[in-house]
Amino acid sequence: MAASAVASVDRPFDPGWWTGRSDQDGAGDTTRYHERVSPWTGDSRAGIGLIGFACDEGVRRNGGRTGAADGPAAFRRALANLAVHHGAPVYDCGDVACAGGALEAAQLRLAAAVCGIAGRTALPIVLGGGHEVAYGTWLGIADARPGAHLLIVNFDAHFDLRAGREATSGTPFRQIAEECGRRRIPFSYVCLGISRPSNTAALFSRAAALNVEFWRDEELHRQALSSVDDRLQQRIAACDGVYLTIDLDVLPGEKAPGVSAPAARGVSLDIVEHLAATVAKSGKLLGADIAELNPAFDRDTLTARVAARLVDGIVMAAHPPI
Ligand SMILES: [Mn+2]
Repeated sequence: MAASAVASVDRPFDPGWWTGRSDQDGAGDTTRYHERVSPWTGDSRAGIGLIGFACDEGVRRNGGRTGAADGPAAFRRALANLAVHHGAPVYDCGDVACAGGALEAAQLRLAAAVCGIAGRTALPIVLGGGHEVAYGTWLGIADARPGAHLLIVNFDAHFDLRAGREATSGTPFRQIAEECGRRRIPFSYVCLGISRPSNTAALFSRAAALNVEFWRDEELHRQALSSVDDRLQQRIAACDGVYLTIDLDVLPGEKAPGVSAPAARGVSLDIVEHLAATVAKSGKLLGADIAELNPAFDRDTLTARVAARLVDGIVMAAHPPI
């Protein structure tokens, strides 16, 4: 690997990750992602920088169903064959992995990788991994933009504001709130898709104490979409940059079965796509991740396909077709 690649990854780019069908019989643009993706180098500038976070130690510590460490590989397989309808370069920076349960160290390596990409004006998109990915992604963005007022937009059935001695997949936004305090920057957290029965009253109280703005899953229906969209745009206008994170367990369990905690209700994919695009096309998106893809519990690679479609939609909104 070239010395200019991202130093903090544990598995460098492997061309074997990006294989798929190639259409050589027709005229016109037949590009698919596996033909667009190239390794990140020190010369890479604008574009999309994919990083895998092959880790489910946070899920294990949280008592969930492990398997999300294999999420990045499943995600790449699903994205590889999707047709490309934008002109943005797409780079693969490799994987950060979590060996021997050393989650905190893996989060710091992820942060270094994200910071390196965001600092080159590229858009880092991290492929989880459990939702413990969020602390690493946010840290990398915050390090790339010292002092900036960052808005967190999280699509999730859970607040992930749990207290506790150690980091898990249920603690990242509480950890971020504490780090914002240490850095003397605002903690601005919007959460879309909260399932009331899946979060204790204590967690709702913590969310209120931290001024978290949230919509419950049952509030995110089509009739409410334009007012939620307006409010989201107001929040985006009031910050310097946005970190977008999507926990796939925000979707209905039948749409995203390959997660640690499938949702009994969930928010429909069209609502999530619409609001995620609002964030991506704002011009303020600094980084994103997609969490909890667990191929061990997936059906017909459906969850991986949904994850790939969501990321393609974010890329399309951030980089309109040229
Ligand atoms: Mn989550």
